Amino acid sequence: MIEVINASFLKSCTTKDNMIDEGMSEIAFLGRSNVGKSSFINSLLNRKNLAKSSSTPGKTRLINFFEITYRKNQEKYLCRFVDLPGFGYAKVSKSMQEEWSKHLNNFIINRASIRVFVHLIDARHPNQTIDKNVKDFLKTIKKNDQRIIEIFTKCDKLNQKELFKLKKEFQNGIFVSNLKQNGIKQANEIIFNSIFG
Ligand SMILES: Nc1nc2c(ncn2[C@@H]2O[C@H](COP(=O)(O)OP(=O)(O)OP(=O)(O)O)[C@@H](O)[C@H]2O)c(=O)[nH]1
Ligand SMILES: [Mg+2]
Repeated sequence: MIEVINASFLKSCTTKDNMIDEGMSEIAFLGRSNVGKSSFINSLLNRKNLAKSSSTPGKTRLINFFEITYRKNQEKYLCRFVDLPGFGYAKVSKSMQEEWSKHLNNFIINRASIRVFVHLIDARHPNQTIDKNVKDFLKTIKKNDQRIIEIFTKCDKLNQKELFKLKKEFQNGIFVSNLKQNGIKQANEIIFNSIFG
């Protein structure tokens, strides 16, 4: 069994300066603003609001690092979670958005310690252009030792039939609800195994 036995906030960074060292395997969470990145991190860590979530889009504006200790069969495994600012946040100016995405892209491309990209997609809107672009981008920049995992959030908002259809369309997806805590155990296992497995 895989457990999270410790989780703590490490540091917030802007993409330009004061970046934290690359000493440890990292899992980067990315997706549209408000898709549920911070909530999902809290679900995985079984914490209420360690990663600050909010109903107001654009809550996460810095790159936030967390240090995580997993335990499996008495052994401890250390890694970091990286909560990234959501993209497509409409309330900042176009030039600000471009500036952000440029820096974020550079961060994502250059950060060799990222071992897993967790791409979060709203289960209700699985085929948005912005997510397709992200998917293509990640595929292009992905190095051999990096993995991409697609997580569909807010599955509690779908009925049985809609969820069935979604699962059929995205057979490698993981389907979660942060509200009901569905799929969280499976997500933790897949994330853990893709680094330490
Ligand atoms: N129903 C439902 N609501 C969710 C779920 N996950 C997140 N939410 C809600 O969606 C809103 C946004 O969640 P956040 O976790 O802050 O989203 P985020 O992707 O971190 O947003 P930014 O930091 O702005 O990019 C909050 O009101 C959450 O309560 C889910 O699985 N189901
Ligand atoms: Mg957030």
